[in-house]
Amino acid sequence: MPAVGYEVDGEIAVLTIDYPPVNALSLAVREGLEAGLSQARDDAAVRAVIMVGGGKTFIAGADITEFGTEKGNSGPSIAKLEGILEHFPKPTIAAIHGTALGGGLELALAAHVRVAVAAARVGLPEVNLGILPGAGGTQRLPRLTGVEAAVDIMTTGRHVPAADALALGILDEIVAELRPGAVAFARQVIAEGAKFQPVIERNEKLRGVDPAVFAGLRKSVAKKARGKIAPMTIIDCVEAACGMDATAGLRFEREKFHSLYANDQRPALMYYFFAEREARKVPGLTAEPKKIKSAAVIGAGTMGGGIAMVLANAGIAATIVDINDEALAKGMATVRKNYEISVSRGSTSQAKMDAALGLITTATDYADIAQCDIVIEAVFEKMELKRSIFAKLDAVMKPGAILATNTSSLNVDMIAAATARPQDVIGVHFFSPANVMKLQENIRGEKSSDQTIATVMALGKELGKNVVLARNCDGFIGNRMLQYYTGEAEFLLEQGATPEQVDRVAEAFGMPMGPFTMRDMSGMDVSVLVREERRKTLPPGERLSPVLERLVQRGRKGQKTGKGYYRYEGREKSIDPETTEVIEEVAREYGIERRSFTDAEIEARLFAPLVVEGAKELEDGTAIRASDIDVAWVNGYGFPAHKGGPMYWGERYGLDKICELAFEAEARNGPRWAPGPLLQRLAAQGKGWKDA
Ligand code: 3H9
Repeated sequence: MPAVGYEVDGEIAVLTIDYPPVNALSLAVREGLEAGLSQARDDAAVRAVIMVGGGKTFIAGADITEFGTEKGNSGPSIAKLEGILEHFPKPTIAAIHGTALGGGLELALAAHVRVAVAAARVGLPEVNLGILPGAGGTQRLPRLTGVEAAVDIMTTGRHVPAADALALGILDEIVAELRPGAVAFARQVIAEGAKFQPVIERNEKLRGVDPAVFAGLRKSVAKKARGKIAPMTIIDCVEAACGMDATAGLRFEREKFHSLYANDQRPALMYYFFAEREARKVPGLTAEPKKIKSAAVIGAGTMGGGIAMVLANAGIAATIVDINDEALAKGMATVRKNYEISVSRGSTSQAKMDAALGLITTATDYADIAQCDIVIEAVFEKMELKRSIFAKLDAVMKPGAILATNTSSLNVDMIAAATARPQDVIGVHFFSPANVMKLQENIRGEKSSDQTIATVMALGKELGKNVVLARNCDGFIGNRMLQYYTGEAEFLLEQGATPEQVDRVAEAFGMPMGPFTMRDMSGMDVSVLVREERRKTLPPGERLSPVLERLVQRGRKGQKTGKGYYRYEGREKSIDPETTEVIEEVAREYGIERRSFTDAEIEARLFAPLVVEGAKELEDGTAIRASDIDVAWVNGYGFPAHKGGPMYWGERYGLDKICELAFEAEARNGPRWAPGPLLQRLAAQGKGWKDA
């Protein structure tokens, strides 16, 4: 089967790209397209050319696996194909279904016309790989959409639905059926003898753009970019499109593409792209997932409501169960409000909101959910409460239903033991707010069956989540590591760093928020409760810094009380002498000598403990792969993807240095901070995670 099929339908040549899984522009595809276009040009009977994707999609972009390889650098480049398309003597039509992404959309932008089916989506997501659309995308897209929409599309990498792409001028027509629609369109073009101006020559939308627009865009994009450089470089390219002629603009884009390609963020983001896909795969798991058509959620609180929204958004009917109508009404009001906010922000439509709300029902009686394919319990983190719910579910749910618990820390096996069907029980940890956060950490119990695991892994993908699979243990993959990050941040305060310095370093590293600002936001009293439990299991000779508790005792519970680590006037925070006083008091009490820290020292001390604990998770099988840990931390805790995740970062930082830092931490903080045997071995042998 050739990568690009060639057939003639009346006067129309149809080039079908058939290169699973996603028709990426691999060498074979680029060669096939060049040959097909050449044949169509030479065939006097052909009067128009259609490019269409075989299988489930158009073209997902350049073949990422060919980047930097001999294959990637051989044969016709995407830019060469674009030149051929753009100046083709007969009309060229891109017929899009599935997704046209990256180089796929760039190629389509060089065709004379673009048609798509209504369900198609287009986008230039190169930014997520640390690069920019390097085959003319930064120069052609703004010529169709104008500057602001182009910058939005390219700096977010979002997939634009066909209807919006039509309104923005990216598409020329929506067709009911792909190939017949494209053929009919081509016939019309031939009949009308229509002439097309190549997109690259259309300058109307680029003329007279106020330079202040770019200053505004840089400001707003920089805030969201959190240290990623590609988004800012994309703006430079769009500005170049406005200020240069097409040839110079394309050359400028090419240079910038190469400079991004050479930057460290690119390999980190590409590693991360494949890490997300790898995390879905469980070695040795061959069981077929069950199809989930209906779900129940126990608990109408913030988490339960959020999970119901996630299910409904994916078209799965969800029944929320709570003890009385009042709790349900309150929960549904929050769900409705969340949707309304999304509609007002334009992130969803009224029609989608109505459809989703239509899928969410409520019940107070467990009998009403007995036939659901899955039930996700999302009540408070109290073991006895969860166990009593699981005993009730065991009594009513149909045989084979999946019984999932949304827990962030409790022992899944103990919950499963409350039922007579532990094989159907599994942990499904969503992050708050569930309808926003992308991570779904699934926790396999000792007795969870392969089919139960396969089902929740597949469900996560259907829900649009990034999934990882963890083994049952305290804190699972993510929270188990988190305590060392926050713990070391607190010790740093005792030793002389300030909350402001630690937060600034964490944010400069790329975290969305420093650890102390985060605590102030989420409520310090909540952290105190969690730590009360943790204190009970600390090994002898280990302590937790008491600064948190002392601040809470003084009524400083975080933003909600106007003071926590910081003092707040509205949302403005400032350093508070009372916090410094408490920190100094604790340091005196424990005889800790205070000193100043460099930012580099703080960065190493904050992030190294994540790597140390991550290595222990690999060692005891909590995580399957180092890259799964990275997926969990990027999606659940905001670790910057452009640093690859903590494990990727740690390997580049140097496992030997991480190991040294861990020994120092052990001496300072106690035995739990010591490097495990695996980390010590890899560090001594100069090896990396792949050798784990
Ligand atoms: C680019 O175009 C640069 C240009 O500007 C030109 C510069 C000169 N290449 O995600 P899935 C694999 S950069 C190679 O599970 P889905 C993927 O690894 C590119 N392989 O499916 C997986 O392999 P496996 C810009 C690719 O249905 C399999 O396909 N484009 C590529 O959930 C299935 O993928 C992008 O960034 C690729 N380009 O989602 C788009 N894409 O089965 C990236 C995918 O072995 N791709 N694979 O694990 C996506 O966003 C999603 O894959 C897509 C399908 C939405 C297409």
